[in-house]
Amino acid sequence: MAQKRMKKILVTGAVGQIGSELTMELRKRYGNDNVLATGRKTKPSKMLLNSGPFEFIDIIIKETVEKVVDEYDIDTIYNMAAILSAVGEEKPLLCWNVNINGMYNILEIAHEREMTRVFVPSSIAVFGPETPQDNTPQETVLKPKTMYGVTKVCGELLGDYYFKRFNLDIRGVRYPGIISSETLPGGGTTDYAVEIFYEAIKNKKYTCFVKEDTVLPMMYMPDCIKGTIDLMDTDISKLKHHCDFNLTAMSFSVGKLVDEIKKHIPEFTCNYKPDFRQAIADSWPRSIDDSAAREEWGWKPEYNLPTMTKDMLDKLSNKLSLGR
Ligand code: AKB
Repeated sequence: MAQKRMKKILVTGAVGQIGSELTMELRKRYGNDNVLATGRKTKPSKMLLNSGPFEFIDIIIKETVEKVVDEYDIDTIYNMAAILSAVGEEKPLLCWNVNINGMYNILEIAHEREMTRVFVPSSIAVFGPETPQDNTPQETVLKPKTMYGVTKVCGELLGDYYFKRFNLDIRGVRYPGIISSETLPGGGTTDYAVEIFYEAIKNKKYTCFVKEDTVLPMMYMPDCIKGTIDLMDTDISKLKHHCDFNLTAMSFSVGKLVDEIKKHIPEFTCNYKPDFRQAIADSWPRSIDDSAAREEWGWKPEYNLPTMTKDMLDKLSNKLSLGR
C-alpha cells in the first residue's frame, strides 16, 4: 500500500506577526524539520532559528521560492508575506508587487508542482465605505479605498480562479486586526491594538493614532492560529467558499479597550492624535458576520475582550520583565 505523504510546509513571512507564531504551532503539530520558515530580510528570532529550518527568499523573485520549494520537497504553502494597509499607502507599488506578483508566483509554483494545499490570507481591508459596516455580510460590496485592500480583493479572486481553473486547493480568511504578544505587527492600521499593551505596561500611557470611538473587528492570536490551521485541515467537500471567509472574534472601540486595560493598570491613560490611518479605519467594518466560517468548518473563537486583555497583560508583563 502506498504510504501517505508527509506534509512538508513552507511558511512565507515567517518573521512577521502571524507567520512567527503560525510556524511554531505548525512545527509542534507536524515536526520541526517539516516546516520551513522563510523571510525576506528581517533577522529571525532565536526561537524560530533554533527550532527548525530557515531560509531567506523574496516571493517577488520566483526562482528564490522555487529553489527552497524543490530543495525541501514542499507540498503545502502558507503565504503569510504581505505589505499591510498603512505601509501600503506609503509604498503602493511595493504593496502590489508583494501582495499580487508575489502571490502569483506562489500560486504558479504550487500549480506547477501539483501541491496539496495553499493558504493565502485576506483581510477586512477588502471592504470599503460602501459596504454595510455592522455585521458585514459574507457576500457584499468589495470596493476598498486602500492599495492593500485592492490587492486583497484581487488576491481572493485570483485564488478562486486557480481553484476553479487549475483545481489548486487554495484557502483563505479575511483576518480582522490581530492582537498578539510574541511579534509586533508591522505597518497595519490595527497595530494600535497591540502597541497600546506595550505602552500600558512600560509607560502607563499611550497616544493612539485613531479616535477613541473607532470600532474595528479584532481577534487574539491563539484563535487566529487555531482558525488558520483548522480551515487548512477541513475536508474540502465541506467548503463552499475558499479564499474569502469572513472571520472575527470580537469588536470594540479604543475607549472600551482602554477601560479594560485600566481594570488591571488603573493609572493607565490614553490620548488621541488621529493620523492618516483614521480614514482607513473609518472605511472598514465595525463588526463582521462570520457565519459561513462557523457553518462550513466549525469556526468558534475562544477569547473575548476581557479574557484576551488579561492574557495579553500577563504574557507581555512576563516577557518585558525578562527583557525578551
Ligand atoms: C492592517 O491593519 O492592515 C491589518 C489587517 C486588518 O489586515 N492588520
